[in-house]
Amino acid sequence: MSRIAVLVPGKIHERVLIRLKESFDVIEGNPSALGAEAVGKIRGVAVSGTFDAAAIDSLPSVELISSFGVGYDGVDAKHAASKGIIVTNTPDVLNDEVADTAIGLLLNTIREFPRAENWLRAGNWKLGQNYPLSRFSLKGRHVGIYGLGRIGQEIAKRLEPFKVKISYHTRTRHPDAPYGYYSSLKDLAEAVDTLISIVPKTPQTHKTINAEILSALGPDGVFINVGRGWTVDEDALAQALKSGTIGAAGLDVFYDEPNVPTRLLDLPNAVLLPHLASGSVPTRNAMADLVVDNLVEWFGKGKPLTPVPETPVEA
Ligand code: A2R
Repeated sequence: MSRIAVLVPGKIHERVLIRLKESFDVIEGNPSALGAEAVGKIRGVAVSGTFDAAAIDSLPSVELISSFGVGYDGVDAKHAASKGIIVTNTPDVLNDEVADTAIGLLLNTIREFPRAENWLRAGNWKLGQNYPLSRFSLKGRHVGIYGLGRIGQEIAKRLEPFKVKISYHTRTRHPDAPYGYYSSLKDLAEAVDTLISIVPKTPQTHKTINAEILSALGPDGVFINVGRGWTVDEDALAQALKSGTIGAAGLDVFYDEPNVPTRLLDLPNAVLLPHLASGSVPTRNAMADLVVDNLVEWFGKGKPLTPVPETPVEA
């Protein structure tokens, strides 16, 4: 009996391919390069990155699109929903890794650890010559979390033992969360001196970290982004860092990855990471497994594990 055909349209974690091949007939590459018969057989997709409406429309028999990563902004989930096609993502399995990265990036930004290490490696540490004291400390800060979802809540839990004050902004208040709630991002930025962004890429979050919000954060302000670069007006951020409107920033994500603007690269008060928040071998393996398991569960039991909210599946 022939196996179900699953398309892998582009580069993806190797474990996804290895595991898919155990259960499915895997077709790699662009569907436009395949004949109509092969395209017509494709019932599942495993994708890391973009799968737009045109790509969805090119597959007449597709039932489920399994997307690698918790952010699935590259997949047109609304279009899929309109055609009865399910989209899945990989939530939860990366919460701890991303939250750990957020804390590491926060400390690196506030205490300048990467700069201090570069200073040491450059041979600057000599008797009587010490690295300058860091201007900022985490102690006594008021941290605002923009987005208190699965990852935001893990970041907040990790911040508690640091004895900082914690507040948040989301559209919907979390009545059980033991943190201060602000119904607007501006009010949160005014109240706190440290802002961590962990919201998804949506039309509503586009460049919401702008000159007004940075100005509200203030000259001792520290901004950390482990969500999406889409959320930040990078010109306004570079200007705010250069002029002292805010004190420092730690960024794991950028507007047009992998292109990091020179205006940010040139700044000594920015710590910049290459979008590695979930990037450990164990966590990426878990994400790869969830990509495959969604397909296995759908075609085996008719129920995917982690459908996105746009394409709910009844229990
Ligand atoms: O606003 P709510 O109540 O839907 O709360 C969500 C919040 N959020 C927003 N907050 C303020 N203004 C908005 N326009 C807005 N849109 C969304 O972001 C919720 O608290 C949080 C998202 O949480 P989750 O859906 O659980 O996502 P998770 O797993 O924490 O990942 C967040 C993002 C991913 O979408 C990737 O882009 C990135 O982190 O890795």
